[in-house]
Amino acid sequence: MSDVREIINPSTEEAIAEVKALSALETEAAITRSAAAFASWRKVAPGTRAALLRAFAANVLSHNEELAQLEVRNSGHTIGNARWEANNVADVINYYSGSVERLSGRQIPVPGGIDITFKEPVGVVGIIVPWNFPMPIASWGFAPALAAGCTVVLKPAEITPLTAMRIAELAHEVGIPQDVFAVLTGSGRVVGETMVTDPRVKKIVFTGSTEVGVHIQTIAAAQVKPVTLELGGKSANVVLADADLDKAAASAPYSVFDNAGQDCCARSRLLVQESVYDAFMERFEDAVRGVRVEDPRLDSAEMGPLISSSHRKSVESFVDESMVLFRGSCPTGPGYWYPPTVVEVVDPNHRILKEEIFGPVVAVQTFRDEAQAIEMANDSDYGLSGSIWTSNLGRGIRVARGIEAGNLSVNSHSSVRYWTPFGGYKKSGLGRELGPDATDAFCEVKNVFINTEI
Ligand code: TAP
Repeated sequence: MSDVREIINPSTEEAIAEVKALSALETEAAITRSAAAFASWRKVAPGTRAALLRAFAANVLSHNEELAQLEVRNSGHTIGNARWEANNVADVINYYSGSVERLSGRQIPVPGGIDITFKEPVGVVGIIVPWNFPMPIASWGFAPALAAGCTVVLKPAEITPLTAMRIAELAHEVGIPQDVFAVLTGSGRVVGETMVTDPRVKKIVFTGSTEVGVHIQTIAAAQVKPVTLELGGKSANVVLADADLDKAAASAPYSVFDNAGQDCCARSRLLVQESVYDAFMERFEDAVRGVRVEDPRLDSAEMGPLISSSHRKSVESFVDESMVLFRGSCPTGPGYWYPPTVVEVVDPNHRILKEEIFGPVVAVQTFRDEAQAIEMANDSDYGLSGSIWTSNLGRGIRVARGIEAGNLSVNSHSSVRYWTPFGGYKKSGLGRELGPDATDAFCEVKNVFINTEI
């Protein structure tokens, strides 16, 4: 029996749709169909599979505006960001369509014969996605999985399923069979956990909180099921004294307030070298006050609302425990609005410096020198992202090499590109998505020896 879930627009608090919440039995039935579809999808000639993926990418591209508008309504993303996200999905599918014909094994010299390796698709892949970037994160999993010859069951977050559902329709329209790429709507506890538990799902790609990631890894471990985990972050934005302070301050809001701070890569700790603290903060305050928080349908909007009322309460609870230095403005409501907020915390062990806030809040600290900056940046259980601002490129690389994180940028707030690998150190995750090798995560390697002496 299916239940239904009401979908809320976080900018208006209005219900915009009702979506089925599948039961465990319905999830299992979808996995049965996916396993059956795998038998034929894996045999589709590489050229045909690549062509299907290219047609899928083109269909997504030609529906960019529709998908973007849908995301604005379902997730409160600004229209500018949502257009970029829909575009990213098309780019990612296109990129991995190119790897279908390049999936190849090796011939390795051995005595007495020939040794050949084959890359074989693992089978049904379960992809579990959070609510913060419903479109791109789904595609980072499903595009390389489909390219490798796997079938996919995709579970979007229960509160933001609309774009994933539409993207699956766009795949089916161009001839990718429904059971090769199926979106299963419903809760993590029922649909997600059934996907992780079912032995016919051969691989799980999970993006979400570290807490749920650990739970999933524990279940998967009992079956020796491989998992890719993209988890939380508590990244640092390090401003060294020799940085171009104008550029560093102008960029800093985007490194933490983008998507209202609901970004695993958010640089929610701002570390500023003591000697330039006043000069930097003056510029940073101007930049923060200038962030346009408004109706996300407007082209001028730079930040929209938070995803839900309960999430806003959680963000507020962090700020209530700290000292606000300054903040921007935001609409009063309806909608789950929260202003860009800059806080100071004296206690280095305060939870605001340790836990992921996932909102538009940044905590500022100072450091003496390069060594202390690295030490402070690493004072976290997480290790996903971060930025370094300096005019000395050698120093920038040195500090980046010192920070225990998977994705860093020097003199930029952006470090995620679909053709470069992405993932975390420490409790930020396991494995890598994106980049040229992502299809390997969806393949077993088979080694065959042929005796030529017989
Ligand atoms: P979670 O609460 O962990 O949920 C993520 C997904 O897992 C949702 O689809 C959720 O379903 C599902 N889920 C929940 N419990 C489950 C279970 N027992 N078994 C299987 N699936 C289950 O995270 P969230 O609040 O949606 O997203 C925010 C978190 O994601 C943050 O920590 C953020 O840093 C992280 N994140 C990481 C990255 C990368 S790439 N590292 C990117 C984006 C976000 P329902 O919620 O629908 O019930």
